[in-house]
Amino acid sequence: MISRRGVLIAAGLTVLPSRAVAAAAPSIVKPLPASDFIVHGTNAETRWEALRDAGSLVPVSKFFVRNHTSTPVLDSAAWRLRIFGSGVARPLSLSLRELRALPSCSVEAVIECAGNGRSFFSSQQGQSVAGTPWALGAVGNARWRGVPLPVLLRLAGIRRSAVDVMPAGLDSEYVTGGVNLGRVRRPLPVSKALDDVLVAYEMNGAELPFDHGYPARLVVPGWVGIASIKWLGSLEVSDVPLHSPWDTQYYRLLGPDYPADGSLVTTQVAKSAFELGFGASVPAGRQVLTGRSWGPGGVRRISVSVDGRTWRRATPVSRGGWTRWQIPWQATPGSHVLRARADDQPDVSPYNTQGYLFGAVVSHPVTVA
Ligand SMILES: Nc1nc2c(c(=O)[nH]1)N[C@H]1C(S)=C(S)[C@@H](COP(=O)(O)O)O[C@H]1N2
Ligand SMILES: [Mo]
Repeated sequence: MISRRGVLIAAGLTVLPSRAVAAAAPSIVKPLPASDFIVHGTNAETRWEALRDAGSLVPVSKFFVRNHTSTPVLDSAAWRLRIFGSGVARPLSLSLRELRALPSCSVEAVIECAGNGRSFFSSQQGQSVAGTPWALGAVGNARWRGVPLPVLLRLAGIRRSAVDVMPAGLDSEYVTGGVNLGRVRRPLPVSKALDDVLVAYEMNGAELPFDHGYPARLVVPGWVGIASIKWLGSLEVSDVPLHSPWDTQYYRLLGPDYPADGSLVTTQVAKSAFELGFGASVPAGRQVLTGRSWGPGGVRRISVSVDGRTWRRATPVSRGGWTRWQIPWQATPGSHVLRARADDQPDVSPYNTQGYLFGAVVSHPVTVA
């Protein structure tokens, strides 16, 4: 591992935060200008107003970062991906060069934290939940290139008896409340691992950036972000079920409406967002409201309400990992609440103590002056 400071200097970046960098997030390597990000501890969420002029793919410079600890700057020459366990006949250890020589494909896919929208449990539903108080910016869409995981698992001779794959990251072990939970890792059922999962080494046509998993990460389309393990170092394939704190303690729906040991969080729920800041000021007159909606398997119908009573269809602008849309609005001076709904997004999200999967329609306040 080379030092973070060394990398910043090598990249010609100043080590002292410039004035445009709002809050220090020493866990993240890339710059976090206040115009594009809201920093929450070791994490940074994208401001939706910063996506207004972005295309369907979120540029790396604006892509949210969720780090349990901090971005490791890994040496690709020393890096190996190990595939081992009772579920494979031919354990493997691949260098980056060997990985890149395998058949690859590219997919456009959203990565979204299970806790995206968590802050609305309290601000909109009056419920208190634990975890990073994300607004709606813990999501991004990118084009990922890499080796399909089924290709790697077959190369390692996956057995018919295999049930789980445990990807583990090479970032530091995660210590919380004085307990060391070990490397960030989370079991993935073989059924999903053999479906549409990618071991990605490129993001938006360039090498994977340090903060997003360099030199390789999983991309698990449609599933909560924790499935897409960054800085991938190993894949244990097992013929008995595997567990980690990330499937037994975190990423479970817990609370009065769930079984005592909770229910496992796997796929995401649909969401919609306007490309506007919360409480943004909008000029009076004819405006075009823009936004994006997404969900596992895509979204079909997007409706917008500007008066809390009536709904109009928005016009799709582009499809892909998510759907961009627009709708005209005759904005009159005063306070307004905008709402966008994709398909069957509910008005209320089921409560769970850790605030996962907030999928309700969000009330977005704006002021027209
Ligand atoms: N090794 C490792 N992988 C990880 C994480 C992490 O902290 N360490 N965070 C996970 C979580 S919770 C999310 S939401 C996504 C975020 O991906 P991004 O930072 O590239 O946006 O990475 C996942 N993969
Ligand atoms: Mo996450």
